[in-house]
Amino acid sequence: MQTKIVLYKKVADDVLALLQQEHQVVQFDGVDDNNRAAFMAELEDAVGLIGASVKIDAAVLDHAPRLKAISTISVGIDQFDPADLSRRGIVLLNTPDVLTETTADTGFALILASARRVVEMADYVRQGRWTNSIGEDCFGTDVQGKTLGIVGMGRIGGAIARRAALGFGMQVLYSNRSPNPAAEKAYAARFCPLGTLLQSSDFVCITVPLTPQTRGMIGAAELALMRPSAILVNISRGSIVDESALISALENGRLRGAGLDVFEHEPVAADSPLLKMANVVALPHIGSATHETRHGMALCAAQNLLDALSGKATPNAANRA
Ligand code: 8YV
Repeated sequence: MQTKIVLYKKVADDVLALLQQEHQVVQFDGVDDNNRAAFMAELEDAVGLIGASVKIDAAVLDHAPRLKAISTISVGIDQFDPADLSRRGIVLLNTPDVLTETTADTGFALILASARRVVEMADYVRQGRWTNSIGEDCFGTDVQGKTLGIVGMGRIGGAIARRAALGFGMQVLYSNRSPNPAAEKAYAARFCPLGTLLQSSDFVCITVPLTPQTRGMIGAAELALMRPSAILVNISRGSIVDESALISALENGRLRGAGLDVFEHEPVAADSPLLKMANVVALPHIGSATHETRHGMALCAAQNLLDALSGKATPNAANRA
C-alpha cells in the first residue's frame, strides 16, 4: 500500500517521479499564510515530509502524528529541532557534499567581489560614469597572498581553504570545535582561537552551521577585534552575526566591507542600511543556487527520504531516531 509524503518545495519532474514510484505525493510550492492550514491538514496522515526553507517546529509536528522521516533539501538543519524530532521518533535527513563546491564558489565570489568592488564598479560603468581612465578612488584591495580566516572548518570551510591556499596563495587560519588535520596538511591551514583569527585576518569567512551555540557568535566585541582593513563574508546563516553590530561597525568605518549571502531575516528588508552601503555586497541567499546543484540536492533529499522510509541505512541522517 502506498503511503503519503508531503512535499513543500517545487522540484523537477524527475525528482517528483522518483518519489511517486513508491508513495502518494501531495505537493505545495512553499508554505505561507495562504496555504498553511491545508499543509497542516495534509500532514495528519503523512509518513514523510520533504522540502526546504520552512520552520518545522513543534506546532507543525503536533499535526503529524504518523511522520517517520523528514528530508530537508539543504545541508543546514536550523529549521528543525533535532532533539525534539528524536523524541518523536522522526529521522531528519539533509544534503551534505552535493552543495559543497558550489557554496564555496559563492563564498569566493563574495571575497573577490568585496575586495575588488566588482558590483560597485559594474554599476559605475552601467551608470555611464566611466568617462576617463580610472583613478585611486576606484581601486580595490588584493585577495591573492592575503590571510583568510575561516570560521568553521567543515566541508564548505575546507573547499574555501582549498581555493584560497592553492588558487590564491593565501595563508589560511581557521577556528573550529576541533582541529582539522586534513586541512592543515593540504592547505597549511592554522588552527587558532576565534579572537586570534579575527585579529589576524584580512578576510573572515563564516561557514559554521547555525546552532544555539553559534547564534550571535560574531557580535560587537568580535567585530571590534577585526582589522579596519578587513572584510567579513557570511555564507552560512545571518543570525551568526549580530546584524545591528555589523551595521554600526560598517557605518563607523571599523571594517573595509562585507559580503553577505545571508541575513538575520530573509528576504532582507528593502530599507536595511546594509543595502545603502557601497562597501556591502548583498546576495539573496544564492549559496547553492545553481541549476546543477539544486537539482542534485533535490535528488539526494528524495533518495534520502525513500531510503529512510524503506528502512535502508541512510548516511545523511542528522539525528538519531
Ligand atoms: C539553500 C542552504 O538555500 O543548504 C543549505 O543549508 O542554505 C541552501 O543550500 C536552502 O536551504 C534552500 O534550499
